[in-house]
Amino acid sequence: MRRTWMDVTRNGLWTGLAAGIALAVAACGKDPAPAPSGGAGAGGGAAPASSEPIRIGVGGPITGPQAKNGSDLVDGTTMAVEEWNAKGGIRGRKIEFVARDDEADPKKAPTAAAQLIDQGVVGVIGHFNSGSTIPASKAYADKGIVCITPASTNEFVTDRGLPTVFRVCGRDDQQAARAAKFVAEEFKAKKVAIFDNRTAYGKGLADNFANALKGRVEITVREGFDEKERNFKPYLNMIKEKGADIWYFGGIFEQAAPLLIQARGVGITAPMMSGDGVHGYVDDFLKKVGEGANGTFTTFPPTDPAFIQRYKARFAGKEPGPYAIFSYVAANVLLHAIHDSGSEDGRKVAEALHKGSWDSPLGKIEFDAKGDVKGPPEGTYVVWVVKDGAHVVHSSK
Ligand code: ABU
Repeated sequence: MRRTWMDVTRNGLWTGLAAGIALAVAACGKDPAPAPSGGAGAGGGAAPASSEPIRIGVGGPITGPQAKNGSDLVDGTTMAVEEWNAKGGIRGRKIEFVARDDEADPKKAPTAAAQLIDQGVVGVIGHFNSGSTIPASKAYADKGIVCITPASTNEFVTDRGLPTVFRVCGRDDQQAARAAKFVAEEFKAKKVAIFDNRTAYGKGLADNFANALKGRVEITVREGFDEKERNFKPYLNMIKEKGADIWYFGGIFEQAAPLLIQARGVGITAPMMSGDGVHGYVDDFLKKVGEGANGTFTTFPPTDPAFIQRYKARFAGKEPGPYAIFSYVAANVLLHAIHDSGSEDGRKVAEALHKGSWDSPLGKIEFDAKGDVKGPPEGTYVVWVVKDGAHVVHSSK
């Protein structure tokens, strides 16, 4: 029987089942599905032969204003796990996953991580927000559990040299360099205003962008505001007073929407530019802002139309968020490494990840010593622009 995966419970955790997946229950600390035996995920050596499912985890914002991001993690992982189970699983064992909600809150991420560790997961797909992934991945690393983030772009995630931490997305120093090159050399801006949401991601991205512009373009405004701020008039007035040919926001779509609406409302016609946290969100950014979103620039890798069709076929026509494909790829490489290592010991799985090479809808996935995907210095980022209410590639240079 096919049931939908989403069933949000009152305490913010969720349960569900997808076809072919035994999805562990996460409610009130009770877990009717026993953790796999044999030290799986605890770095305790190879598990004895078992017919129990191999369990992986998903950590991210399952509820709250960034729940769309959490659904990318869950849906991408669901697709990968279903495919592996349809082929018989790994070593004759089915794959299951359990998800925990960090609500995009760095203070809640360690609790979500502790719950996944208690569940005996071999590896985790997550978290989404850099501010959550940084503490959670340290907790996983301390237990020898693999963590592959599909979306956390802050450099510190992998720059710490933790051997069990990986990401399949790019880095903020890469996308900021790409954005700065565009602004200075193609857009030929003379003046830029830069804002951020004071998170690890938003501030880090904006700082990288400002550094990459030094000596090239005048920065007229450099300000931050809380990610819960919704009155942007004081900041927008700075753009009007000091001038900007283009203005940059390091932050997330759900705050970028009211920011841009208010900017148009006070008569700012200069385009906004942002990063991956704003790119690709249809309902809560493009549709919400409407015509005012046209001309907005973002940095994001090119997409794979074939994956979008597969996703829509699986989820009844639902549009994927931008990180569904990255979550699918992250889950796949984790499962490949569990397969190739012959082990459910996270440290051995991490070694297989460092050695492996896999084709994916994002291209070849090979990890460098830090756990970043090998590739060109500016990653695979290109510049997109919103045209007629949709993101289209503007510049691949
Ligand atoms: N990379 C965009 C949003 C996730 C994060 O890095 O916080």
